[in-house]
Amino acid sequence: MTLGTPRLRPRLALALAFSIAAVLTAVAAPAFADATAPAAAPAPLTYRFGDWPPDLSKHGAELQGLYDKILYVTGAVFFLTEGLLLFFLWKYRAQPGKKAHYSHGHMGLEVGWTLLPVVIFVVLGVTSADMWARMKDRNLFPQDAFTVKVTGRQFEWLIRYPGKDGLFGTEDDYETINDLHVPYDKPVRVRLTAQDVIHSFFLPELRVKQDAVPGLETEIWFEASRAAKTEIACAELCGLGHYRMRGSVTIEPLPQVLNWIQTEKEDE
Ligand SMILES: [Cu+2]
Repeated sequence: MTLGTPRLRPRLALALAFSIAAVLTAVAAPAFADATAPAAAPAPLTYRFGDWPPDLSKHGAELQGLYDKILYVTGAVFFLTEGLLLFFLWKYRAQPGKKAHYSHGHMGLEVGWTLLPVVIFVVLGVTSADMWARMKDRNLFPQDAFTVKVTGRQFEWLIRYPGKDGLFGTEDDYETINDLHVPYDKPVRVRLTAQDVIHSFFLPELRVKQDAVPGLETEIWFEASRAAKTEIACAELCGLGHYRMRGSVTIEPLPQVLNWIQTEKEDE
């Protein structure tokens, strides 16, 4: 028995196509843009709508590789299922003298299209596990990082620097709103939390996006590759003022960052 019956198969293919279209829109669509566009000159960054933001991070290229792999897989599945959908629409169209019949499905096909995604997911998972561990596992974080505390709240980012002693909760801590200064060529560690609802700390040019959850401290790290001025965006719909929840990010040499913190602290 060949693929499909008049009633069953197009509906299944349609459902599948919708799911895949949704995944594509959410995950992979931006990857259609040119990822190798030359990086913009420092401060302020500009890029055209539809382009990837310039990559200012040292881990971005590796992450992009995974994105591309996922895009190729979902893209291939998308065109395959959409193609089949159109083919079945045509092949099983109503025709005089053609009688519909009911099918209980096809065991081999069911097993096949269940196992194939399993294999794809396992391969993607196993081959990217090392990268995720380096990015997300606190035990593997660089030890000599420049550390800041970031707290999201409706609708701003509270940023706390440890000051000269490198410790939080001491006299020389300096706290600002929406003004993040970080060094480049040095790992930056962010201790992230939220005060009220879930926010998402998003630094597109640094290829960082992490939920900020009330009552939980999540840590992330990144390393910037050059000086620039960019933005923090909140990537989680967190209330009416979500759209204006953004902060500025200044990436500059470490001495300049430390100097800025000290000057701001003295001006307090
Ligand atoms: Cu928010």
